[in-house]
Amino acid sequence: MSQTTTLTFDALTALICEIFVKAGFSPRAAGSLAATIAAGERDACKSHGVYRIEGCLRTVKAGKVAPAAEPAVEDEGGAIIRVDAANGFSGPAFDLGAPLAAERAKKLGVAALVINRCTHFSALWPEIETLTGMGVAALAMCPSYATVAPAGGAKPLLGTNPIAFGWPRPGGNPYVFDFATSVAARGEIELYRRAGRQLPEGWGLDAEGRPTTDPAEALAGAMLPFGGHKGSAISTMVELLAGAMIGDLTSAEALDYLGTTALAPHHGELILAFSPERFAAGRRGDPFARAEVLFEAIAGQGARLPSQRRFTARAKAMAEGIVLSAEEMALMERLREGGLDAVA
Ligand code: NDP
Ligand code: PYC
Repeated sequence: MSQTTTLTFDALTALICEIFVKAGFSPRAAGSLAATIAAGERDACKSHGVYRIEGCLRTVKAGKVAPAAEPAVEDEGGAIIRVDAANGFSGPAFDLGAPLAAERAKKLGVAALVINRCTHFSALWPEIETLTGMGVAALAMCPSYATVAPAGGAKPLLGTNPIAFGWPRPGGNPYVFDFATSVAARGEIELYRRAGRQLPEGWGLDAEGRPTTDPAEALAGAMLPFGGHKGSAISTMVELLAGAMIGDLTSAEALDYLGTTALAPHHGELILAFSPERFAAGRRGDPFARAEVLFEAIAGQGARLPSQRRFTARAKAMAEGIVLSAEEMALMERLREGGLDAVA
């Protein structure tokens, strides 16, 4: 087995932050992105962990994202709060808008945080957990770039379009699910390619539209939506709500803008925040207590709740540290040393 290095969460975050600052990111953007990537490693979500750093730098070098952009809030006091990411990464824009969305949801019952003109490369659960930590339920979604064929088709059109939901649980970890609307995230397929492993059946098509288990062929061809026509329709909904409706790019337009899938995608994001107390006011029962009954009934059948694997990995990593491979450490060292010169 190759040599590994164990870092604390804080040490890994600081190392990634240093790479970004040296590459010209603002301290705000560097801190936000580093925390998200380190959280991916901490929670054993490698498809959005350390390997994404290089893609972020590549996107900066290609001039497709502004690493020191300052996001700006447009808020008229209603249910819609917009943050213009100003062609920067989504993280700083989310950090700015999230407290406003949570506060507005508590006042009105529901609020929408719309992020425009951002590069979004990350998992959605860190955003969802920020909002559940503020006491609201949340639903987030965004396009990506056209890599997924609609059910019945064979050419990339939809994105891997993630959708995530969270519900706060008093005194414990929230209920959270977060998944691509493709069978698997593109990042997951990329990790299969790097490991020289074949994909499970049903994940992708080659460039001629034939089923393939070769990750390189699926990356060059088309990925498939989860659940056939059902995932295809949910993915289309994401294009509509978090693309067309918010006046931002669809996945097909994002691919046109980038011209490649080797860079992190540029588009918008829609995040809805709900106050369960406001919706349930004057009606039967406490929504949080009723949710606990449901969660216990699910677990009572031997099923696991989504994010349980992640929370278990998190507890272990916080107690014992985050284990990184020699290749991952070498990558970070190379990027810290060389900055933008180290990426193609
Ligand atoms: P997975 O299929 O690995 O997991 C999806 C969700 O299902 C997780 O919440 C997971 O919880 C849960 N889950 C998995 N297995 C079970 C089970 N047996 N019982 C109950 N729950 C289960 O995710 P994907 O590959 O689809 O997506 C991975 C990540 O990629 C997501 O975080 C997503 O946001 C991100 N992504 C980001 C994109 C972007 O454009 N920014 C595009 C596409 C994806 P657990 O984690 O605990 O296993
Ligand atoms: O893993 O599918 C993915 C992805 C696309 C953009 C960011 N992550």
